[in-house]
Amino acid sequence: MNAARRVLAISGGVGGAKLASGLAAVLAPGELLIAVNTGDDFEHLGLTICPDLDTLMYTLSGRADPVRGWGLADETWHCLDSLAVLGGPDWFRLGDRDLATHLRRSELLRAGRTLSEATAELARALGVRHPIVPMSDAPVRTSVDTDRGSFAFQEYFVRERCEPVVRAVRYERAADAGPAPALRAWIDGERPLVVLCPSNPYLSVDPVLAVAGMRELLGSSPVVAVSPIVGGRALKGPAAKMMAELGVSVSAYGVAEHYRGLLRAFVIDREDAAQEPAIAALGMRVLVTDTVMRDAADRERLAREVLRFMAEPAR
Ligand code: FO1
Repeated sequence: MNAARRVLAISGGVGGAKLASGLAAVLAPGELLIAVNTGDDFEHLGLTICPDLDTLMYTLSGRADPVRGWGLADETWHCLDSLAVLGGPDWFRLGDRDLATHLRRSELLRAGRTLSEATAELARALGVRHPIVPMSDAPVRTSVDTDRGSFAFQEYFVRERCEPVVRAVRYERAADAGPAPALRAWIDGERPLVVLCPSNPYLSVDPVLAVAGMRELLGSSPVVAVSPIVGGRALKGPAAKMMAELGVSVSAYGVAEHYRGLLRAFVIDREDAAQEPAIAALGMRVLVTDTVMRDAADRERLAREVLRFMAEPAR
């Protein structure tokens, strides 16, 4: 891989953070920018919560809880327990250590910092070496229309446990938002390789693509995606259930079709190798490999394979 090559990783939370951390293991800080979905963000208990940004910060600094994937390792829940005693909302589990991040971020935002600036400061303090930016400094909020009504993202995802049947997903205020300045500058400088990490297409990647001007910005760059669907199942979260409810094929092919026109290449698991010809017929190169990341070695290996594949001349 050319040392001067620049990579833009686009990530949601837990699943995407795994590949992002693999890319961070093989690329220098000056070679990788990680742009993160903020459609999941919300105001809760007077604080600005940015779950996917935090998942990336915690994963890249080695502090993420290894079982949950979100939040911090060695967490305690005293504040949440006391909040419940007082009759406060405890459906969204904010740990004691994690609360410090939300307090500090909210303080920085109240003092007039942008979300990019606040994120850079938090990430630096946690020892994250690679730059992490929100998709936009303007608030974009994902909401989910279901058979039980419309929910803000975290209400649907956590409080309702993704149980309602999804009819549509909306990215509120995306049309008024623009890409974060560092993201724009990263792409404007030269055409970086864009890697869509294996995140939920509807809940994690589409909010990023919905930001006004984002698709045009990415348009001139080679884009590769890693399928978050393996063997008809989501590696994490409700992607498979949602795809079925939205009436699309619950398969790697279904994801490739969703991104048709944007992708130059698509990475699928060996388990889905039989779908390769159909995906190639959508007009993209296909890499078939082991995509399930169980440990740090898997993350790094997959990152290297994706970079190597995209550095090869198209056959
Ligand atoms: N996910 C849950 O399923 N339940 C929770 O109570 C929860 C709390 C939480 C607190 C902080 C944080 O940064 C993330 C948290 N998440 C929780 C994950 C969050 O819902 C993410 O948005 C999803 O994982 C989607 O990326």
